[in-house]
Amino acid sequence: MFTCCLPWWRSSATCKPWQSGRFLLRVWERCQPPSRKGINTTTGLGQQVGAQEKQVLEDLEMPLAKRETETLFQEQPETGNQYLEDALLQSYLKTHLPPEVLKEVNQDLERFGNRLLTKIKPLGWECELNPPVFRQYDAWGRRVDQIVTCSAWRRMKEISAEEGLVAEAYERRYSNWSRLHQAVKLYLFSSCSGGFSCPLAMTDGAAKVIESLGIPGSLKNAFDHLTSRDPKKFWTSGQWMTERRGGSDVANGTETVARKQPDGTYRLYGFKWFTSAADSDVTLTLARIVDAEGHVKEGSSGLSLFFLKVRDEEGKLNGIQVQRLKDKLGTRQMATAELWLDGAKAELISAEGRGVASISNMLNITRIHNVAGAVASMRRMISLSREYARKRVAFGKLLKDHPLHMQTIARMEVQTRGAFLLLMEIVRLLGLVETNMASEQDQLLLRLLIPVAKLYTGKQASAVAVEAMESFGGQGYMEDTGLPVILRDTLVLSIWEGTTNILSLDVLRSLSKSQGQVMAVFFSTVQKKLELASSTAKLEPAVKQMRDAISSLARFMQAAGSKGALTMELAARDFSYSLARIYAGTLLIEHAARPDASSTDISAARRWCNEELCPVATGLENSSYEAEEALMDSTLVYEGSPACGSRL
Ligand code: UCC
Repeated sequence: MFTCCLPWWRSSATCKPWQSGRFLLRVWERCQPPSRKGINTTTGLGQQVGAQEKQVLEDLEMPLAKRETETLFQEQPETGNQYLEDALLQSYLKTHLPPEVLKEVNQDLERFGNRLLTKIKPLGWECELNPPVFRQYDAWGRRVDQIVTCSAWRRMKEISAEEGLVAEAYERRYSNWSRLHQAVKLYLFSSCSGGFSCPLAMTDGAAKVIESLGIPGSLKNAFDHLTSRDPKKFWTSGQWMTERRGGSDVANGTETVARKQPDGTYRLYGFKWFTSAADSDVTLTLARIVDAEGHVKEGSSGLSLFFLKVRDEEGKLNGIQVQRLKDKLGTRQMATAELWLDGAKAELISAEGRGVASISNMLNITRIHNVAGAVASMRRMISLSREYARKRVAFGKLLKDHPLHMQTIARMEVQTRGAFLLLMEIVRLLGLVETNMASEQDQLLLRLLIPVAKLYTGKQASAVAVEAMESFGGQGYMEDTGLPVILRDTLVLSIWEGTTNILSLDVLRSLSKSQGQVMAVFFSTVQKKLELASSTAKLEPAVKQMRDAISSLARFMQAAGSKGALTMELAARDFSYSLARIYAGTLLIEHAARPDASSTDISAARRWCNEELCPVATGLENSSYEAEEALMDSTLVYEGSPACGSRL
């Protein structure tokens, strides 16, 4: 009895008794977890991989044994310490962190990488296998509304506290670099977390809102719990924003009302349609305050922000009923519920009518977490894909020796690098803002880049996940390889925390709110970064392409200025993509211009810049943003449908 070629999350199983002798021994050796074979660190990896490849090819030459059951018999792709295997991450930290910070952060990340590999990843898979269940009544008919989570999920909460996955950002022991340290840990944690990244995002967002309110006395205790490293003390928070009439249009879709109580607290009444990680301890939510005449104010200015505990001291739900759990495509490890608020006791924490503006502090944090999740997903898929290419033989050679296959993975790698640098740039800026070291320009840039990065990386991650899945051939489509889980969990990233179009409109909101200043900062920042890189000869073509793209973007801005709001709305998505492609490309160039840059850094920058950098300029040339085109969009969509008559 021995462990054999199982999907990589399974720890043990029995193999059929047909294997014997040398073959059996070799198979057994090959199937040991990487830690036993010592290939989970970067030391000596080259030689070990070489020997491994030789072994695979030798095995293939063996005659097919007669077996009771025919099997595919393919060694599972496996990866090691994610931190040690991430060359770009390490070079980024080395370039940007002060030496004394780098030393400590490096140690922490290497240790964390090992913990992820050996302890956390198996727990993540347990969360997938044991999704939460809803128990509405107890055996005696009493309504209990319990969301029952598995022990691995609860352990994730403890680990999150121990690792300071929220706390790190608020303790600021590394000053402005604390945010970046936290973000890197979240990035590494994400693809092993069994969905626990979701409550962490909202917990971080809630802590941020409370901090931005100056940590009022009434919320001090909550803040301490949300940012605690003590597993017994650590709380997670929800973010209950979505109601039946408004997922995107929160301002008009929110029907929940808040009735003031004599003691100054409020009671909330309403129905929340999506509440992610509904097993959280506390939450932030929006509601309309009922005035003395029993009226509420409609629209955005009628919304206020509330804090509430999900359960009271005795563990009973705080005027909340769980209607049901959602049956989702992915993120099944995490309980998303429909909740009735039937007199939930809550504290008003924003100025009346300033609910959306206040919760936007939370949105901006959760959107950054979304970016981290997107980059993590891409990195995970590529790691598995490249490992598989070292082991799978087709047409007489390993996949890694097929140039077209390598080109496909390399293209994904370039995408992932650009996304990674965008993530780092945002958290670098956030770190400056949070330690009062940011200039006004930094703040404006951060406001612009958060929606840009969220919308762009969400889409990239979906595309990379689909492409990477294909690189496994039919195996990628098999449920028990675990790959479809990653795909499903990735697809949500372009939806939650604002869809691509809503985020594109948020990009426009940042323009109008700053009266265009965000764009001035955008242009000056990319120009400055390019200036510094322009002396690197190998980057010349990339710098030129980028400068051309910037000129095209500037021309678009000028042309759009003389057109109506419709043009800007129709261009919003292409415009946001252009900002993402230009900014990420500039970061790749900047990274490749370091004195110790590698040839892959340079190649990645050049390849990124060979792709279309400014799609909005093309759209403008094609008159895609004119009123007639908008009319044609509707005609194209509705032609032949019953809606046609009423629509046109
Ligand atoms: O999906 C959800 C939870 C999922 C779990 C999360 C896990 C993620 C991490 C994963 C890790 C792997 S919760 C639902 C998420 N829902 C949304 O994201 C809502 C999408 N809709 C929008 O974003 C809309 O654009 C709204 C709701 C913000 C639009 O609201 P309004 O009220 O119509 O917009 P206004 O009137 O333009 O904005 C009101 C105020 C303005 O400030 P003032 O009044 O001072 O001018 C805006 O500038 O709010 C300000 N504001 C912002 N400020 C609006 N958005 C922002 C922003 N992003 N940053 C700063």
